Amino acid sequence: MKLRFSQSPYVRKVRITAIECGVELELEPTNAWAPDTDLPKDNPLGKVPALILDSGEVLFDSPVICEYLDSLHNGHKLIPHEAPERFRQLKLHAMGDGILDAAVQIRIEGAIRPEPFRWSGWIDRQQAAITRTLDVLEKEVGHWGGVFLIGPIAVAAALGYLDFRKTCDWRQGRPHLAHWYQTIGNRRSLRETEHQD
Ligand SMILES: N[C@@H](CCC(=O)N[C@@H](CS)C(=O)NCC(=O)O)C(=O)O
Repeated sequence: MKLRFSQSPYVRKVRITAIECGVELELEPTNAWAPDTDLPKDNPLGKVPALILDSGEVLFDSPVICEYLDSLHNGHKLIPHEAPERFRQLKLHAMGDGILDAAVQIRIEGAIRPEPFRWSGWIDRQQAAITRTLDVLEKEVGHWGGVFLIGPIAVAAALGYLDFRKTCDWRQGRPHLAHWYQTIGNRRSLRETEHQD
């Protein structure tokens, strides 16, 4: 199994999931943004992550890949099968990914979009979505228990990306979320997948 890989928080989430599931991934470096990238031959959407299975079939996007990885092991499932826990985890996963979507938009606006075309109102809108979602997580984090399922994995990937890109000071006014993030920080899956400059 080969993961088309780059500096991407969605890729990191998939790699964390793979380690938590005990699944080995071969990494194939890929620049999704290069004009001559061959990524669309594997993912017509032109995005990483894309997982090339041994059969040649390709899976994307990251929630689909996470679900596939979780199907490969017989241990404790990261994505529970039964309601209501399944939908709690899927919703938390969506909140983590939603923070990432907004933070990536902010990054694109500030670092990739040519200056004359930048729209500060768009950045403000994305930042407001991040702030609101973080406030919900701060209220809910006490109910997550000690297990590191797909929801907390997605949230950890999102908080790690906010730190990496210095998007905002998310710890300010959110002591419970900050404490939780500190307590999980020593997991091998998080240490081995840290973003590199
Ligand atoms: N919803 C997708 C998002 C993936 C995504 O946006 N990847 C970015 C890198 S962070 C990318 O490849 N962007 C290239 C592009 O949009 O052309 C997922 O969860 O896999």
